[in-house]
Amino acid sequence: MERTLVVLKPGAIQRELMGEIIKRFELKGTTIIGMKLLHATTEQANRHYAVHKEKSFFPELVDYITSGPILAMVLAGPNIIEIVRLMTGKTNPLESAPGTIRGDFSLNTQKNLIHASDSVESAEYEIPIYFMDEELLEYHLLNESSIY
Ligand code: FUP
Repeated sequence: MERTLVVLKPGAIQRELMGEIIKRFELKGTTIIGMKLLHATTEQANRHYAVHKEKSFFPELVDYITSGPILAMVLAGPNIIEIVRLMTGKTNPLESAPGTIRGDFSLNTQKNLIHASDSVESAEYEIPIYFMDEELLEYHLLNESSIY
């Protein structure tokens, strides 16, 4: 089953949006196979956003992601990467549609509450930054056959 990394950023924890966002993923039928509340290290943040390291906003991004606790999750399901990106909404607040997490709760490009892997390659790169293999569970939801 396809897997994706989701990170609820410090703003989501401070605004007490964890439950609201997790609920959306549960209602959608995704399977949460890993979950961890942590304070990301600078090393983790640098690895996570390595693709942006030449960008002007990189230092601010690393400062933000390490500014407080985050919730890292691994979700599984069919086409989960694309599905979660759709639920997350666009990076630009002027483009993130109502009904998406960013569209409903965020007004700012950087304080956009949530990260979600954008491809299979990104997910394979990002998941080990936050989880060891043995921290990811293999199980099936009892109602899976009603969902897909
Ligand atoms: P996304 O995949 O939607 O999270 O967006 P990107 O990979 O393009 O950007 C990663 C993070 O960099 C975003 F969550 C917010 C931050 N960012 C900025 O702060 N300024 C920018 O102009 C673009 C991105």
